[in-house]
Amino acid sequence: MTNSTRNISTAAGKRVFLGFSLTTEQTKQIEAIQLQLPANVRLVPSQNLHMTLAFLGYASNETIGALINQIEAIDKPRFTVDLDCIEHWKKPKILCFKGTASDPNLLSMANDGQTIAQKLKLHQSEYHYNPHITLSRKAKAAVDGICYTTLTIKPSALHLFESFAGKDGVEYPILHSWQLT
Ligand code: 2AM
Repeated sequence: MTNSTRNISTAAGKRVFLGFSLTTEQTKQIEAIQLQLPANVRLVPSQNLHMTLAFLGYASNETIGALINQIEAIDKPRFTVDLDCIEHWKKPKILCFKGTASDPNLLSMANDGQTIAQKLKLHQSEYHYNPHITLSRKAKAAVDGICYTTLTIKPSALHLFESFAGKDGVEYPILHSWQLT
């Protein structure tokens, strides 16, 4: 585990990421998929379901202030993405519901997120942006035969989330939100 991925939340800073919340309907659709997953995986609780735009790792409170100003200044256009494929990712050991970032509005926000991360010396992704919702963690293998339909994500807001280790597990409180235009 590197510094940027260590689970720390102190008075001096927080572990943060940019992402999108789901609607109640979308959450229900994900829950219906989760019900079909094998018992040996750890389901992401409904209140934690989200689609990450950029994981930024640990940031000091000063950097979080600068981050909010930088996000304020970029274009945050509305976009659409279809999640249509359930995949197992070996390295993070997750099962996720994944789509392709073909909407230029989503791609430009993902790229701007990485540029800002670089400027502020925050965690940057080593991969191209892959829109997905993590369904479960501790998943050792792929799953077959899941019944689902395409989920269209069209958020109206971008959020800056904290990833906080609460006493009953990880929590993702929203620190700041921006309307997509
Ligand atoms: P996810 O987007 O695949 O679900 C908060 O930790 C969120 O940021 C998680 O949902 C997590 O995975 C995402 N994330 C992306 N890269 C990460 C990393 N290197 N370490 C921890 N979380 C990361």
